[in-house]
Parts: sequence; structure tokens; C-alpha cells
Amino acid sequence: MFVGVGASRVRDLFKQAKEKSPCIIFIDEIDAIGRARGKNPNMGANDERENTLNQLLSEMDGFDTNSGVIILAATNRVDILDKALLRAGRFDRQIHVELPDLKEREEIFKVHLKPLKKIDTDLNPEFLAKQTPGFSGADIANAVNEAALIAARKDKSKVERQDFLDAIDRIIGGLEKRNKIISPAEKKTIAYHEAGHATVSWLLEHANPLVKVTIVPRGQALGAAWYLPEERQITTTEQMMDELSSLMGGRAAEEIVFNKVSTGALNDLERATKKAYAMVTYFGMSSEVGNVSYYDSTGRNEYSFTKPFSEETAVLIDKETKKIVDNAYQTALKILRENKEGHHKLAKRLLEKEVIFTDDLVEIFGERKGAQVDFKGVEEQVVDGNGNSSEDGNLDSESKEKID
Ligand code: NHX
Ligand code: ZN
Repeated sequence: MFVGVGASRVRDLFKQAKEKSPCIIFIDEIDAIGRARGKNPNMGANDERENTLNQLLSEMDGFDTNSGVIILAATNRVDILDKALLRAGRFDRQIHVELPDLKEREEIFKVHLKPLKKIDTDLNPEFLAKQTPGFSGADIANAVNEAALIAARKDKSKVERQDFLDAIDRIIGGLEKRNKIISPAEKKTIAYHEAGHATVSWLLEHANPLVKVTIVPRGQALGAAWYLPEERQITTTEQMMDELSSLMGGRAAEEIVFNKVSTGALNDLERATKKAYAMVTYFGMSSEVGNVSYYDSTGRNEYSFTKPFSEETAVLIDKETKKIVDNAYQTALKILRENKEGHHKLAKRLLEKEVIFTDDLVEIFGERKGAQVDFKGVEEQVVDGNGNSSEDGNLDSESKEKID
């Protein structure tokens, strides 16, 4: 009905911009019109959108560098944009904005904390930044808002540190469901499952440092082992393997303790399988498949209909993926068998207290070899394997998870 409206709006926009020069045009979510124009006309080409994009392209060609108009645009999907948009002379440069790092999160917290009139005086934005690896700016805004809501709900006169920690947990794990009905037998399974994760990850040097373990249901999960991942840029094979073993620790615990397993490990197995598959097909971490990567960073869908490897390789990939997961599972079984006493102690304590922190693990297993998070201290520190502590702890935001 409204054919041509998009293109005429674009024309109008640029006309106005030239009149009002100097000025800035900002186009948010530019992928909505900037998506690559279809090569195959039978496959859902969208004439109206293409006309709009063509108009935008020709408008951007149509003025010179000193016309006083700057065009900015934002998208989360650079990979799907039409190549013509990204050529010099259209958008001259691209700025890749990543998730904020520790220092940046601290600054973002400061911005969002400012409007809160009544916060605890000893609240430290740096501490909050350390608790939130992988958070985006929006997540941080959300966390601050949620903390204020929690404090208000409790009729507090100011927002305290614990409110912020509860808000962060809520955002990471979903809503706590303290009155979900769970039978004692299920509770026991959950406790041993979570204690399994905790035991394995505590004793493997390169696994992520544990923060706490809980059997209070939250979101989709009936229980969880919480980690504070180190903010790093690259991950070694050792780290991948130890994280995989920790993931398998829940299922392994169920098998050892109850001699039967449950559907509860669904999420663990899904994540483990994806990780192992990525090790084989993306990161060249399987000796049989070798140093090849079938990752496609161009996102141009060249691989979407045909796999870039032979049937033979496909079989090999399946085999290697399974082998990696099996190995991780065996490691988990071994650790749990060798530390049966500690594992059971931990599970019992969990049944008793519902939430346990690292000091319980230190008491049962002794200090951890790998990095450790001192959750209760005011100045949180990440201690590395050599016992050196670092203030800035260099956290990562799961960029590998994105690849997964
Ligand atoms: C469910 N969730 O949805 C329940 C609520 C092993 C102690 N059935 O690994 O919470 O069991 O370390 C269909 C069938 C999710 C849908 C099975 C959706 C299983 C979390 C997984 C703890 N912590 N698992 C964990 C957990 C679950 C799930 C499903 C499903 C549990 C485990 C979910
Ligand atoms: Zn689990």
C-alpha cells in the first residue's frame, strides 16, 4: 500500500540534514534496512526494503566531505550488512564496540548509580564490576534498577551491597523460586549433583573459580554451581578440558552416588557437547581432525546448505567430540571416586544450608590450587596459581561462548 515510502523518507531525511548542517544523522539498528540485498530473486527478496537501501546508498554518495553532515549507524549484525554500505565513501570506518571490561563496567556502574539517592556509603563500584563479567551496559542498568527495587520491597532506607548482589544473581540466574515443591529424594539428587560440580571444579586447577553452590531453584534450574570466570581473551586446551570435566561433574556424581542418572543434566550435557564440538571444528584442538577450523567468520552463509567437509570428516568429528566429552566424564568420575568423603560432606552440608560458599570448600578440601574468589571479603581478589593476587583480575566475557 505504501510502496516508496521508505525511499522517500530517506530522501527527506538527507534533505533536512543538508538544510540543518552541521548535523549528525544517527541510524540505529541499520540492519533493518541494510541487510544484504538478495542474490537470488526467488528467495524472499524484499523490494521495498531494497529500494530504501538503494536510496540510502545513493544519498550517501551524493555529498562531499565538507557538507557538514556526519552519518553514524549501529547494528549488532555487521556480518549481514550489504557490502556496499561498508565501502569507503559510504561508511568510512567501523568501530567495533565490545562488551565492557572490568574498568569500563566500573564506569558504567558509576553512571547508573548516580541517580540512586540513597545507597550504602561503603558500596564500591569496582566491587560490583568484578561481580559482573560478561554484563553489557544494559545489564548493568538493569542490575542497578533491580537492586533498588529489591531494597524498596524490603522497606530499606537505602540500597545495600546485598541488594546489588541479589540483583546480579537475579539477572544471571533468573528468579529465585524458594517455594517450588521438590521431594526429599529430588532434593538429595540435586545436592549430590551440585556438590559433584563443585568438587570437580575445586580440584581441577584450570577450571573456573567457584563462588557458591546452591540448591535453591532459580529460573529453569533446580540448583547451580556459580563461577566467576576469569576475564581472559584466550582459553587454553587445559582450561577447556577442566571446564568440561566440571560440567560433567553433576552427571558423574549422580551415577556414582545413586547408580542411576536423571534428565537434570540436560543443560550440562548440551553445553559440554557444544564446547567439545567447538574444540574439534573451530579451534583445532583434536589431534585426529587436526589444525583445521570450519568456523566461518564472514557469516555469508556459504556453509549453510553444505558442510565444508566430507562425510568421512563428519564421522571423525562426531567421534572426536564424543571422545572429548567421554574423557571429561572419566576425569570427573575419577576425581569424585578419589574424593568420595569430601563430596558427600559437601552434599550433606548443602542439604542443610541450601547455599554454601568457598569457605566451606576450603574447610573440606583445603585451599584451591587454581584461582579462587574470596566472595565475602570487601576487597575481592583473584589469586592465581602461584598465590599471586591481582587487583584487576582481567576477566572475560565469554566471547568463546558466542562462538559456541
Ligand atoms: C525441568 N529442570 O525443567 C527442571 C525444572 C540436575 C539438579 N524439568 O545442571 O535444573 O531438570 O548444575 C525437559 C526435560 C531443563 C525439559 C528435562 C529443561 C531438564 C541444573 C534441566 C540441576 N545444575 N536441570 C544443573 C537442572 C531441570 C532441564 C528440561 C529438562 C538438576 C540442573 C534442568
Ligand atoms: Zn549440573
